[in-house]
Amino acid sequence: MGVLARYRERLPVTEHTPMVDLREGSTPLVPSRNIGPALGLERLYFKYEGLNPTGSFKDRGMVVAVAKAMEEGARVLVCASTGNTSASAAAYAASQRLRAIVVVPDGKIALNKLAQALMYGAKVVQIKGNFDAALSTVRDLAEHYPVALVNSVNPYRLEGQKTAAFEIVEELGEAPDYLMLPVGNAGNITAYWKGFKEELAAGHSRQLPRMVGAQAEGAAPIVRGRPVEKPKTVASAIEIGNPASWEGATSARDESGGAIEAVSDTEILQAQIRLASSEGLFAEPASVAPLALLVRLVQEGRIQRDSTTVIVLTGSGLKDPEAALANVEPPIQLDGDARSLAKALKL
Ligand code: AN7
Repeated sequence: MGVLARYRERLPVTEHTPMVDLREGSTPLVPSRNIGPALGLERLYFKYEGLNPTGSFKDRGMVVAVAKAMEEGARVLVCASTGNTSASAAAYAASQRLRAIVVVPDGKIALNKLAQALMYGAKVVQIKGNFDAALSTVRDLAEHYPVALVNSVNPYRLEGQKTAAFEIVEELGEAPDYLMLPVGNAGNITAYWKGFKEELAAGHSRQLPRMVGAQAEGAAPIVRGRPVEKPKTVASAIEIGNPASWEGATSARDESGGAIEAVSDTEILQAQIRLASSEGLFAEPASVAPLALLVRLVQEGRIQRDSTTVIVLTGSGLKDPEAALANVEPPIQLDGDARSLAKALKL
């Protein structure tokens, strides 16, 4: 069952809303086997959003945005994207036989995200400049032409994305003490905060989590308190200099008593390998920024050992093989038999 069916009562679903569905959501909350214990944390979980149909959390919100756009009569979807939104928009458009136009910053999105958008049949436009320029272009387009904008400035996206908070509360029996996630355009932190507040109001949880966001040092406008003109990071998904939901992110941080901090590209890539090689979970660079931040918070004694922490792994590691492959030993080359294989492996 997809997000619209599972959470129909808590989403803006009417009798006229088409039940768009790629079986998104309902992703696993995986308990840490090794990193949590190594850090001395009793309860650390990973919300593995890479298992959504297009490999990222974007599907939760996209399904709602697309359904509402169709309900309102739209036939053409448009978005700007650092990659994952474009893949998601393209997939839902394909399933509903709509047109999708995705505008991406030239040369700045991960290869497999581009492959997805093209395979799902979207019209892909690469523009010079960064994500922020692409977003302002499509906002302008949507104001003047009959196309539905499905970026997270579309409130239906955030409605769908809040359902991840519902799932976490349902599984844990209450909200965690800390919810950690990467912050790019800042829609997701805004959506989770809304979701947790709704869970509190519904009596499903007695507490709210502290919301802890991670940005990359080279793209940390919210941490610095001003837009970054030329954002730069290995975590291309969050290479964003002027987040659309800035206000939502700072409200989530301040109301929850949380934090938004920056981590370096080196810390991000170290965290990516650590997660993959010690937990068996492969997440893209943006997704492991909060893990890098957690390591630092533990070192600084800012997280209690007996607290419950959930890290949202927003996208699959399969999205961006190039970023990952640059940091591991290449395969052993061998032309020989078992004996020479054993020798090469020092068995
Ligand atoms: C894996 O696809 O902005 O703070 O255009 O792909 O809600 O923007 C992606 C963002 C985190 C940041 N992790 O979420 C896009 C896009 C992954 C992402 C984020 C993104 P927001």
